[in-house]
Amino acid sequence: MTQLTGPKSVDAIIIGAGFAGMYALKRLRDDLELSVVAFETASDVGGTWYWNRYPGARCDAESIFYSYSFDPELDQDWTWTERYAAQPDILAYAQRVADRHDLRRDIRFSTTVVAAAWDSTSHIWTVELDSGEHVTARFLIGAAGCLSAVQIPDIDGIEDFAGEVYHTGRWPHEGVDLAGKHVVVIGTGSSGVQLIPVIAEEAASVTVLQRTPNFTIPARNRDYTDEELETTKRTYPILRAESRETFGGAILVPPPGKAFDLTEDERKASLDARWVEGGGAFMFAFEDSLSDLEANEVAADYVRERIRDTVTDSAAAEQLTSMEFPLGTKRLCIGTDYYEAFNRDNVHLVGLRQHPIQRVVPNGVELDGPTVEADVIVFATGYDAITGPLSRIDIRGKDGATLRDKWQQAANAYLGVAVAGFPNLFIITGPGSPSVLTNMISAIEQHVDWIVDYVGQMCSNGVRSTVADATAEQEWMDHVAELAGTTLFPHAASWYTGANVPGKPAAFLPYVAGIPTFRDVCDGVAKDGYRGFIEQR
Ligand code: NA7
Repeated sequence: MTQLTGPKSVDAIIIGAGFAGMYALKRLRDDLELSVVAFETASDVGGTWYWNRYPGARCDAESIFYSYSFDPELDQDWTWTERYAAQPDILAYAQRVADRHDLRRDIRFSTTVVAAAWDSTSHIWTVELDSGEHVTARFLIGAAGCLSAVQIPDIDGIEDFAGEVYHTGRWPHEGVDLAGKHVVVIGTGSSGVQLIPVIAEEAASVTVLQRTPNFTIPARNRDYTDEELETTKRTYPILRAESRETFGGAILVPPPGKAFDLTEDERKASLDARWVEGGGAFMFAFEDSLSDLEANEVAADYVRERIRDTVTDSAAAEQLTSMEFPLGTKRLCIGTDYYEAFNRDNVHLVGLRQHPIQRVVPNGVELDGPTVEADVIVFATGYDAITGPLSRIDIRGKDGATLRDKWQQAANAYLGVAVAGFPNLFIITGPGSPSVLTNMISAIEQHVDWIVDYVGQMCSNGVRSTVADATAEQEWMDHVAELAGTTLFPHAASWYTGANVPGKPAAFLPYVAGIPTFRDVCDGVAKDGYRGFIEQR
């Protein structure tokens, strides 16, 4: 792997070399011809797909769309074999992109940005690395991802555990031998749902400690047929153009209408069809699944019925269907044989609401009630989402105020891209952007393209620095909240709202109106001379 000792001063520093950082590097370096360096904690590119190597890890967006659109030649060269690509395939794709565009020469791997400070006199960021080195740049690009700051709950006694402890988002590269072992899994979000059925094949036992059941829709993952692959490649330019105009950056069959504009038979037919089709498009069974509670409840009850059809143990079925939030308002899980796993003799489900965790003991997890013996504890407990990755870095803007402190009050950003008080800091898919509600790579491309246009104009027009105006930022976040209020999303305490992180301010952070609307807003801001930004020459 290339290890730069590196220049001490560049035009732009990028934090992170996942899909966002890689594309930002390519465009800033190759199109604007800026000097750029990216710092990346991992030893290679790929971000989320570098870290999430747990058994069963795969994307929940369809692979033909979950890829960059900027490289049409690669669309022809690369073949996605499965409908939902597995982690090794997506990582290999990211590595191929890095090779094709010679990105690694400007990425410093195994290097973590620990601090960054803005100097208002020189209009320069100084970035401090974990090596103790300092590098300066005019622009700082936050590309640290939305789901990279792992969240491990603070449970008494964890340091006394005699076995092995893992988090899904930091899975060892060499893999983990679970054969014959007793495994406790804490967490039943997307990661737990993907992991549990796969490790159940190998482990002596898997005890799932479930605090809140989530809704899991079957992925119906399969290999693409030769004909599908041929058609996809032949029509890729059209697919890319059309997906650009869709809400989430992927083409989906539109819903047949609002739930109660359909007859009962039509409602059932739509739900049946989506269930058979599998995947996140289940939310499109009705136009108003995410805006009308009664419509949502029809779809939610349908899923509960399918769970009861599948899980033979009625007590387990009861535990798995006791969701207390509308369908899809916590991120929908897309699984393979998840509910079926609970029919295995070696998989046990324990409800933490009935039996809260007391402490970890050397041989397992002591609950209020039983003690579950374990050789291995797997935390599938998620992330400090969206703001966590940059909040964990000591980023100081004007007047020395930290981003962490600012976001501890309110996780605000203007258009998800800029933060009042932090000049020349551009964030890719920050709070108030469509990000995690859409195909991330489409959201990333939109954001990076917009940022690169702005940086290019600043360079051409002699603008030394730009910063989001605090009023514009607040108005944007008010708008984001108002739009979220027209949906059912705020009904759930989820990582979308920060509810999974103790002390995090509660707010629904993603922008719910989709990428094309968001692009129009961003382009309108640019057209108005970057309305809402304060520039200095
Ligand atoms: P998620 O979706 O945040 O799920 C985390 C799970 O861990 C969820 O079931 C939580 O239960 C559970 N959890 C978290 N803290 C605890 C404690 N202290 N005790 C018991 N259970 C706990 O993370 P994932 O990694 O699965 O998925 C993240 C995203 O990655 C996913 O949405 C996709 O976009 C990809 P809770 O619901 O909070 O009761």
